[in-house]
Amino acid sequence: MLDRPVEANQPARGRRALRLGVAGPVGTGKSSLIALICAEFAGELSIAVITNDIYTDEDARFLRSAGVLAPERIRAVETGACPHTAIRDDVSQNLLAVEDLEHDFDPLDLVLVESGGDNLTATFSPALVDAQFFVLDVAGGGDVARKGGPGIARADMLIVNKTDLAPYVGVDVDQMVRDAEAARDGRPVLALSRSDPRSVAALRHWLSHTVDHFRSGSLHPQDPGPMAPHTHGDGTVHSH
Ligand SMILES: Nc1nc2c(ncn2[C@@H]2O[C@H](COP(=O)(O)OP(=O)(O)O)[C@@H](O)[C@H]2O)c(=O)[nH]1
Ligand SMILES: [Mg+2]
Repeated sequence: MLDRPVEANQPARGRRALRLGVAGPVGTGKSSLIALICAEFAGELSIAVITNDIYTDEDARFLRSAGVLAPERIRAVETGACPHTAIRDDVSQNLLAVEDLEHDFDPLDLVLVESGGDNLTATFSPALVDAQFFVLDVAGGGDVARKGGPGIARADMLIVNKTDLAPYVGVDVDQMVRDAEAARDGRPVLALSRSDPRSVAALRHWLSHTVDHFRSGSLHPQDPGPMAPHTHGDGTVHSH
């Protein structure tokens, strides 16, 4: 139970950090992407991170051990239930964690929130984040971008990750990107590998631009839309 009210997500006024959500299935490289962003923007942006795990703080420990950010700037929210609920239905735990970080490390430029790693359908509420990534990887199969869903179709940026693995898993990256673009109605798609400097430069460019956009007060959070109705382990059907 929360012991204090949460502040509603205010329109950008430049007085708080840009809040950027990172969603996508388990293992697609969300924590690694966050580590990459921290390393790339070290000395340039003041950053903090929130991870969401169901029962553990595994992702937070991974990021602390990566040594890309002071350990106290990385906090774990243990969602205790289906991870999508904490980024979509009742975001209060995460919002309090964001506000605590903004308070403790004032002024922060960027707070990254990693989702618990759900299926293809989880998205962040615009009440929690100003912008969001949805991360797929080539090892998940070349056809995954065609499967659609709100994150693939409408996240602010879709990342097709680990392109360095494409030759080993028989995936045509260009085709996967074309499929993703077709599903996204002009929204951006980035083919990324942490070992490909050109793709990392493109990531930097997008994020720098988005920080500027946020600071100017003209970034308005877009809602990718709710998850599709789905069945939980007890057989009940949920719509979010
Ligand atoms: N080959 C390759 N592996 C990557 C890349 N990014 C992440 N990985 C690996 O993918 C695995 C899952 O990454 P992780 O960040 O934990 O995924 P998460 O579950 O989405 O947070 C780890 O073994 C990473 O080292 C990449 O660009 N290329
Ligand atoms: Mg992770």
